[in-house]
Amino acid sequence: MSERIPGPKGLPLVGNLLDIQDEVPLHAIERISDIYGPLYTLNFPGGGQRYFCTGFELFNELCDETRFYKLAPKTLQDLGKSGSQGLFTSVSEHDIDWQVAHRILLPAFGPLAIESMFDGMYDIACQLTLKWARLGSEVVIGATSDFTRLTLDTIALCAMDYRFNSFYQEGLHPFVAAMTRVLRAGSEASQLTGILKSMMPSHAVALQKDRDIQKRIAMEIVQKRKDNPVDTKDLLNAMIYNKDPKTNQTMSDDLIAANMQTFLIAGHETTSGLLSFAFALLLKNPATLFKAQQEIDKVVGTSKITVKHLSQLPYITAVLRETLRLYPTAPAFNRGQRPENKAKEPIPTIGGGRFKVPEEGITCLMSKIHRDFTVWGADANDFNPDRMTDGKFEKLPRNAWMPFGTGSRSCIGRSFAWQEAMLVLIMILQNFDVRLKDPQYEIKVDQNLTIKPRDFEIRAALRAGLT
Ligand code: MNH
Repeated sequence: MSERIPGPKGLPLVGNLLDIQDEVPLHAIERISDIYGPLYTLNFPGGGQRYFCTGFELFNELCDETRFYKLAPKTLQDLGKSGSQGLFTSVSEHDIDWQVAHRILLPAFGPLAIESMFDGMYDIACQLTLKWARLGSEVVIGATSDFTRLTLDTIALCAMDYRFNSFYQEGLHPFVAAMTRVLRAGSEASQLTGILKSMMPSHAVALQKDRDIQKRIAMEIVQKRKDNPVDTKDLLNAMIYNKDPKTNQTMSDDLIAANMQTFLIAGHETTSGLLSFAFALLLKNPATLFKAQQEIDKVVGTSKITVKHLSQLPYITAVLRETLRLYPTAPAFNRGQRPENKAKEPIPTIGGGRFKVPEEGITCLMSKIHRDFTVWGADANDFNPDRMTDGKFEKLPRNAWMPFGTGSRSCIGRSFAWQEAMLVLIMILQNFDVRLKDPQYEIKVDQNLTIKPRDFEIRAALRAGLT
C-alpha cells in the first residue's frame, strides 16, 4: 500500500492559497518542502490539486522516459490558448502539432545551424558592449534589463532576421509589452492579487487583446518573409518551407506563429536570467571572477572571439553549469505517467512503492532538487564552479543536473542558449572590469514564468588597453 502524500492542511474554499502567499511564490513552495519532505501536495483554488517533488531520488525515478513523460499542468496550457500550440505549451508529445513542429525544427536547432547563428549573436553582443563602453565606468547599469534586451534581440535576429532594436528604444516594443503582460498574468495566477484581478471581466478582455497583438505581429513577420523570400537557413525559413519527413506536410501559418511566439518567450527570459545570475554569482564570489577572467585572458586574449574559442574555456563552461544548478532559470517542470503505460502499470508508484504518482502528474522543483545534499554534499548551496569542470561533470549521478528538462520534451534551444551565454560572458569579461553597484548586494529572486535576480545593478569599466 502506498502512503498518503503529505501537505499543509488547507482551508475550505481557498485550499492552500494562504500557504503560498509570498512575493516569490517559488520561495513559499520551497519552504513547504522543508516541512513536508520531498513529495507533497497543495490545493490551489481553481487550479486543483498539485503535487511537488523536491528531492533527487524521487526526481530520478520520474525522469524514466519509459514510464513517465512531460504532462503540462493546466496553468501552462492556458498560456498558449487559442489555435495551434507551440512546442513548449503542447500538452504532450502525442499532440500532432508538437510532433510536426518537433520533426521540422529539431534539425534547425542542430549544431551546424547554431554555429551559423554566431554572427547574429555577435552583432547583438556588440550592441551591449558598445553601450556599456559609452556609458563609462561610473554609470549604474541595470544588468538584467540589458541582458533581456540582448537575449530578445538575439533570438529574433537569429530565428527570423527581425530586429527589435531594444538597445535603441526607451519603451518596450509592442510585442514585448504584450508578451510581458501575458506572462505576468500567468505568474500571478496563484497569488491573491492575481486571482482577484482575473475575476474582473475586463482582465480577460485585456489578456485576449494582448494575445491578439502577439499573434498579429508574428503573422506579419511570416507574411513579410513569404513576400520577400531570402536564402538563409534560419528557423523561420525552416518553418515555412521544410516538410515533415513523416507526414510530408509543412507547418500551417497558425502553427508557425505559435512557435515563433514560443521561441521569443522561451528563448529570451531563460537565457537573460542565466547571464544575470552568472554575473551576480561571479561578483559575489570574487575568486571565481578572477579565475574566469584569467582563463579568458589566457585563451582569447585581446583577439576577436570566434566560435572555436567557446569549446576551449572549461572554467567558463563550469561557471554557467554551476549557475544553472543554483538558479535553474526555468525552475520547474511537470512529469506524469505515459498513457500507453497504464495497462502495464495501473497504479504507478515511486520511492519503492511508497507514493502513488497522481493522475495530474508531479511538478519537479529544480531549484530544490539541484541543491539536494545527498548529491552535492554539505556545500550544496555554495557557488563552486570547480565541481562542474570537465571530467567531474560527466561523473555526476545521472539526472543530477537537469536545468534543460529531460526526455523528448527537453529544451530544443539548449545549444542556442549555451552559445549565446558563453559568447556574452566572454565578451564582457574580456572587455570590462565589472563591479557591483552595491557591494552589500544579496541575490534575491524575482519570479515570473522564469527567475531572475532582483535589482541587480553593476558598473562596468573598460579594461586598460582595450577600446
Ligand atoms: Mn528552453 C523547453 C530550459 C533556452 C526553447 N527549456 C525547455 C525546458 C526547460 C528549458 C527546463 C523543458 C520544460 C518542461 O519540461 O516543461 N531553456 C531552458 C533554459 C534555457 C533555455 C534554462 C536557457 C538558459 N529554450 C531556450 C532557448 C530556446 C528555448 C534559447 C529557443 C531558442 N525550450 C524551448 C522550447 C522548449 C523548451 C521550444 C519546448 C520543447 C518541447 O517541448 O519540445
